[in-house]
Amino acid sequence: RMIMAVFFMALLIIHGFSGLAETKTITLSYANFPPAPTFPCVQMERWKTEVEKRTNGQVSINTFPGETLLSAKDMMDGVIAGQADIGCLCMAYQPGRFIVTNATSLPLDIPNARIGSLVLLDLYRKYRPEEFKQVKVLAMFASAPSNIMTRKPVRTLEDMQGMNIRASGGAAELLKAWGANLVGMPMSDTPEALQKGVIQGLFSSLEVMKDFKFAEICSFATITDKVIYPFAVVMNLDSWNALPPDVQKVMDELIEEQSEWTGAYMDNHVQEAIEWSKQTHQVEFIELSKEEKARWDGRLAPLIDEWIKDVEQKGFPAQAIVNDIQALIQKYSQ
Ligand code: 3IO
Repeated sequence: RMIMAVFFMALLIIHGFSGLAETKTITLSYANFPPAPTFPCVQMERWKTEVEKRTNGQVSINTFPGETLLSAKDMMDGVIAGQADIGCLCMAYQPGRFIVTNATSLPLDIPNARIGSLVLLDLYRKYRPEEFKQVKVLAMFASAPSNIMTRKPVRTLEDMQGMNIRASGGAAELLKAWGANLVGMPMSDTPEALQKGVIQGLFSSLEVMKDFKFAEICSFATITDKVIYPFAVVMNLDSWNALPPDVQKVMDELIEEQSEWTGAYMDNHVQEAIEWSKQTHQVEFIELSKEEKARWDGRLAPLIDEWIKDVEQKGFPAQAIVNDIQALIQKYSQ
């Protein structure tokens, strides 16, 4: 009888496993624009791993870094059209499309990527801007505050005059105010432009010195610690609606966690990249003198009021958005 019991138990187990194998796995495509080693792709792989684990293999994610499925500027429309189920986009590449969330790129002194990510997500949740009605938002996060990386040293505003420097969105407005020749393009086009000498530098977070090996070309970084770039991870609405409720629950529960995880990863990785750039490529990190910094900040002073005037005219509660960002920075800086 004992033997029979063991036999039937074994049968039950085998049957159970084959039953599991029969449940269809859901396969989702996830498009991204920069190359695999960079932070938007590191967070993509982390999200993939967590979703596959937390759904017990019910969901399988195929990731496409480096514009292999959708390009940087096509990301939002590509996801809406269903060319990818999920896409990661930088909202600064379409400033007029994402007016509310791009307000996080005003010079409001967001101190780091973790706080920037939490502020951005809260701002999105409060305003629920129209442009996201056609997608499901799965995460929002920010890069670390931006710094100037250049071939030639930039120690004063005069050093930057006539220099072609790359940025996008809100960050681009700062470069213009400082008197650089602004060259606008996504990060994914920047390595080639630097290599060819079309640009002599860029304005972004410092981890790119390591992840894109920009430290091989840019021997100088001027520390400004100004303005983040905001990102969103969005999903096609039909793909989202087709998911079983338990899978949707897993993804919903990951939204805030993933956003904060990415910010914290970015902040740590920036520190690592600074050390690497010094050790491996002898990059000089230039600190502005107190007087020089006051001049740079003076040039930025009008930007917020100008933005409020412009965006209020477009029918947005611009002053309230700025107030909310400032209050959220305070909230998360406690
Ligand atoms: C960024 C974009 C792609 C890969 C790494 C990155 N680090 C910071 C950014 C911010 C950004 O979108 C940009 O264009 O500077």
